[in-house]
Amino acid sequence: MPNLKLFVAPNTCARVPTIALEEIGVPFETELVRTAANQQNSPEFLKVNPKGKVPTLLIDGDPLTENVAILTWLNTTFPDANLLPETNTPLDTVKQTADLAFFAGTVHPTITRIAMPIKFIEDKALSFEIVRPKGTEAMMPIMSMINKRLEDGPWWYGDTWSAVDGYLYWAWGRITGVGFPGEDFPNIRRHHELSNERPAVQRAMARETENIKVLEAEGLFIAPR
Ligand SMILES: N[C@@H](CCC(=O)N[C@@H](CS)C(=O)NCC(=O)O)C(=O)O
Repeated sequence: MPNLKLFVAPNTCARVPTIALEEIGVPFETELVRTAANQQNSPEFLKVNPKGKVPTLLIDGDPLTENVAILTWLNTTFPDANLLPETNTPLDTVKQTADLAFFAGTVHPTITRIAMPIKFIEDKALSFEIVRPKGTEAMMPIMSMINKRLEDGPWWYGDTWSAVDGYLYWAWGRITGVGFPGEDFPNIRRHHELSNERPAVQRAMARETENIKVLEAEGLFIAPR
């Protein structure tokens, strides 16, 4: 069994592999990265991940970055957990990579425009006035497509939960947490409610709550807004 340590920060996409690890049920440790103190760009952290990002998974001390890679590695290392449905052809396997890459490469950057508009324009007021609405507009067709996909079953792949659902869970929570209007997406709302019932999701969220408490005690928690 490899020794696993996941670098995380509350409300970030590190929630996705946290959920996956909880679904697997393997022992792992999380290490809090204090983004409000820019710890992700500290010399110590940059030695672990020169990109200065969470999640980063240390596997027996060896860092693996990028959600797509981390989830793929977890799926192949712990096949019994069925993080992704079994495939019969290399093409079907790569299509699953495409699903993960869609969340990492299309959904996530659009989330950033909505949830962290200040990253795109220095003026805070203008970032909320201009960047967030543009991000929201760009997110609408993306969420419409996802909502339609969920017509066939509660989860991305139909009847069976997968790591892609963990990605959607984070994405939806992150944008609705800062006011993205969810009314027109009933299937995604149902997906979120069902996800909240999963013990692994609850354990992942409990880990985040503990980390939020630590940050609050240090005056380093920035609530989403
Ligand atoms: N492509 C990376 C993106 C990772 C990423 O952007 N993480 C954000 C949190 S959601 C982060 O670490 N932000 C800190 C920063 O940009 O300073 C992945 O999919 O894992």
